[in-house]
Amino acid sequence: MKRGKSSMAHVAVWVAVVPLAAGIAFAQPTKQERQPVTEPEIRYQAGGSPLAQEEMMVAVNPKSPPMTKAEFDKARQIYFERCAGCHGVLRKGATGKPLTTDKTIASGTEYLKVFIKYGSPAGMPNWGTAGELTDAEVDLMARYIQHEPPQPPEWGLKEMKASWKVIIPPDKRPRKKENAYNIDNIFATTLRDTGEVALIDGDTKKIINIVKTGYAVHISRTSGSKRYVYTIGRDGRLNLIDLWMERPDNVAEIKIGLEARSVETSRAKGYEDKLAVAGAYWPPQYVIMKGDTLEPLRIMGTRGMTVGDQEYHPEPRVAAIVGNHTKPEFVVNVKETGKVLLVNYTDLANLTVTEIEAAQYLHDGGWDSSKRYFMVAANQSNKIAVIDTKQGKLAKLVDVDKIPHPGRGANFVHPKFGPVWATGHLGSEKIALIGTDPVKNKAHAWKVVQMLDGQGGGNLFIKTHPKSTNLWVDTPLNPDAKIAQSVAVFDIRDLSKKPEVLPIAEWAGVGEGAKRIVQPEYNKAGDEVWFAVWSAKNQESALVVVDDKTRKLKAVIKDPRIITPTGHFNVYNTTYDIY
Ligand code: DHE
Repeated sequence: MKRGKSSMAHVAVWVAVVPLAAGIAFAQPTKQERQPVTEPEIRYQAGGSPLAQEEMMVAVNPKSPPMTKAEFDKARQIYFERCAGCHGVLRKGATGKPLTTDKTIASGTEYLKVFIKYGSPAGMPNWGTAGELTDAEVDLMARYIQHEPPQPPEWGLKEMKASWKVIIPPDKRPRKKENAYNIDNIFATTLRDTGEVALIDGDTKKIINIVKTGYAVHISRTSGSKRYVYTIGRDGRLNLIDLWMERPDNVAEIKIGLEARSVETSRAKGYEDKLAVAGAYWPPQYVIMKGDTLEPLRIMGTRGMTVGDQEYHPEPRVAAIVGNHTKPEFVVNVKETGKVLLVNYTDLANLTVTEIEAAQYLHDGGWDSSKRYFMVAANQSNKIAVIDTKQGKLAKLVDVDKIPHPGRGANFVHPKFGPVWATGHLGSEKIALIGTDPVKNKAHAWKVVQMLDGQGGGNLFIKTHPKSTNLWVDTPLNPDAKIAQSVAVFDIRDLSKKPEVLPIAEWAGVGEGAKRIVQPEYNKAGDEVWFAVWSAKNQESALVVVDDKTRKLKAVIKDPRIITPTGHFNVYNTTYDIY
């Protein structure tokens, strides 16, 4: 036994596991009121967790219904594939309700089976009647969640160092740029299901290289000098790509945890390329690394008390991280505790962290146009938290609509209300415009000054550019294929006009598939917008480039290697947070 919890009722054992899975929600009152989960949200959270493959510690509770080891392993696989995204690894709840054994054992197998089979109005999917789980599997899951949740292992400095590879050390790398690419206009496109990133020359629209990265690769960010791209996979693997090489490629990699979503770099003057930071979902921690090698320097755990109830949470996942441009500081957003951490990185041995209470559950966000205020979605609270990074405190919690999901949001000058930052919503068609100028437009600051009507819910990303008069809104998770396969574009000079809807998937001319249109991203000049046309792994996908002025098709990028593209990150816009 490597490690154990033990009490009268719990005996801890380690099991070598094969993958497992599951998920549930039931109608018991919980301390924290939750809103019903929408279909787009369920689909968004339902991605499998790489933790299913990990060996885990299991505590035995004598009150739990009997299960064989084979049943337990199968249920565990199902849980991590289907349920962990909403209910959490340790089942303390997030989008879904808590499934801790104090609640599940009291409910009992028959009661739980009904929820798992038929779902609930609060948003629990009807796993049984939808044909996703058989009656036997429903019964299995109802029993499984009455057992103590198995706990995946920790991942500390020893494990990180063992996974760390410097493929090309800094002194063997180019001393100056060795290629003719216009680095400012390179796009790093996530190829989700192949675990790769496509580096695409934004000028010629040709693929520069396809670089191997982590499992179910998620996002990329760039270094302050624009030389390096950092790409994080859901399995916690972080890759460092050098854009100065004749053929840009990996120069270092590390695994910063067992499951992760975010990465960022030091952006303050004098700190360009110096540090990288990555946030893990499991173990709940963030890691500060040397920017040019990924050597892990400091690991910080996020376990602690939640906002509001101030209850201990054992797995507060690290969501978005942004680098402050004017101060040596990372802004780290912790999902379950609802706290924003301002991490001053000038002295890693004596780290100063300002902990700001915001709201649950923090997810994604971006800077306002002045880059003083960080706007982050507390998605289960239907709020945007405005963090004043100059003063190091919460400026305001702004009520918006159901499940805000800004990506990084969009900044523009509203004809009537002055500078605004915009977010769309997963749970509704609304686009909220929030005033961001407390000096010249004080009356409108930190208020929703206008709500626009987009095509529908299921929005993930929204974008504009300082040189553009367009506001682009995707809806990839809308259940209506027509809406998921098109984008809405608003004219920011006249927001009373209905948006124009562009059939991006149709323009791509690809075959059968979901063809979900994801994440508008501008080129450096701000005159083109790129979209991913995202279909399954065995189907054709593409990237579509639209002329921002005419809103007409400019190019379709197709290649057999462009498999499951999702996000794309323009080097210049990502480095300077232009959106
Ligand atoms: Fe993401 C950003 C987490 C599903 C594409 N996603 C983020 C961020 C977080 C996050 C915390 C902010 C990172 C930052 O700024 O530092 N994403 C999650 C999840 O937990 C979730 C809901 C479920 C999961 O199991 O991963 C999830 N994300 C998705 C997708 O299904 C998307 C559409 C496709 C994919 O790659 O899986 C997706 N997420 C993105 C993209 C960004 C992102 C493109 C960056 C947006 C930006 O403009 O910076």
